[in-house]
Amino acid sequence: MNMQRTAVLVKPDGLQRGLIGEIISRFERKGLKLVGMKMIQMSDEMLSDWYAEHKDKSFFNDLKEFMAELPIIAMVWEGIDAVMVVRRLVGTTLGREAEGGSIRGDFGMSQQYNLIHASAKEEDAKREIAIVFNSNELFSYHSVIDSVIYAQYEVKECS
Ligand code: FUP
Repeated sequence: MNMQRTAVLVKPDGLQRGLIGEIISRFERKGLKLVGMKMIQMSDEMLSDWYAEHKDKSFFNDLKEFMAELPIIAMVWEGIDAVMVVRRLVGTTLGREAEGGSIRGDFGMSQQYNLIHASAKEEDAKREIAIVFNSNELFSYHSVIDSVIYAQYEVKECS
């Protein structure tokens, strides 16, 4: 159990589909805390860093082109084990196979047009957050609902 921050992008297809509000709403309702958000058009350089693990894959350039074509919404969400929690809400990569109830499972049919990115591991989250956000664009604040989202012992174990 670990208090974590994780990076989320609503991709160009999510923007075009009008799913920004729906996606934010799902994370809010879950009990995650929004600690950073911006709209940006990612450069080829940012995307090469972001998708560095895929640099030798056949889809690398195609994926970067798709991601750079339109603005995206970048967000940082915080919570206990937030990396795993957000990945579960997002669903597996291929929309056609993603679990019903997940974002990709409920709204997507594609592999590349899978609406949303979520960090896969905590170290990826740290790297990805640093690509898009300066430290003064991330916020720490007390939320009035914190005390009904977690039991006190859970918060203590994470501090
Ligand atoms: P995920 O972590 O679920 O976002 O997926 P991956 O890290 O496996 O893939 C990164 C992105 O590459 C995904 F959004 C989909 C895209 N992709 C393709 O466009 N073509 C492929 O053949 C595989 C992945």
